[in-house]
Amino acid sequence: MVVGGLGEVDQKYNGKGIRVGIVHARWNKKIIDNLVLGAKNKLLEFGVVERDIIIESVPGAYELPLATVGMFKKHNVDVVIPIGCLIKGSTMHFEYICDSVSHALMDLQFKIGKPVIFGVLTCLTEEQAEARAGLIPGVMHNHGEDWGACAVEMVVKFGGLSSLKIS
Ligand code: RBF
Repeated sequence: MVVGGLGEVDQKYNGKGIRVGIVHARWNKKIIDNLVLGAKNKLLEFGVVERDIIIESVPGAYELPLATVGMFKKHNVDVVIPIGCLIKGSTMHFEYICDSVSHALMDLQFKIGKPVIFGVLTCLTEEQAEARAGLIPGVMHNHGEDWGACAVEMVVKFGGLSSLKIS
């Protein structure tokens, strides 16, 4: 049974000419590697050229918001996919990092006027994360693919808003 997520991406867009930044955390590497691969493969499938996909890494998910700003500034990209995987432990770290990172990434979109994709898994167990990275066959697909498709769609539909002043 396949549950959750878009599964088959429901709409297709032409990503040729779009520059995409992927910045990923290094915590939970096996999961991250597959999410990044899924995002990259979907970008290529949608016509984004390999040299227009810029990939950098940071230590953990907490570093993703600032690194996302860095990707826009350093690499002149149209969209950033920050990718991280938070797995609940026995302390309150999980809650604080999930909360601050998700809010910071959302706020950035309004400050920068360019799309930031929410590529952060917030899981209660490692198994949940593996399933969402497509590492457990037949359970779920790789959510990184959805994030790649989402990045292209958001640039095609809502890219180039950065010069608008929103009061
Ligand atoms: N970073 C992640 O990307 N995923 C995690 O599951 C994660 N868990 C953490 C748990 C603890 C107790 C600590 C101290 C850090 C954790 N981090 C995790 C790292 C965090 O995002 C960040 O890189 C560091 O706190 C340095 O700012």
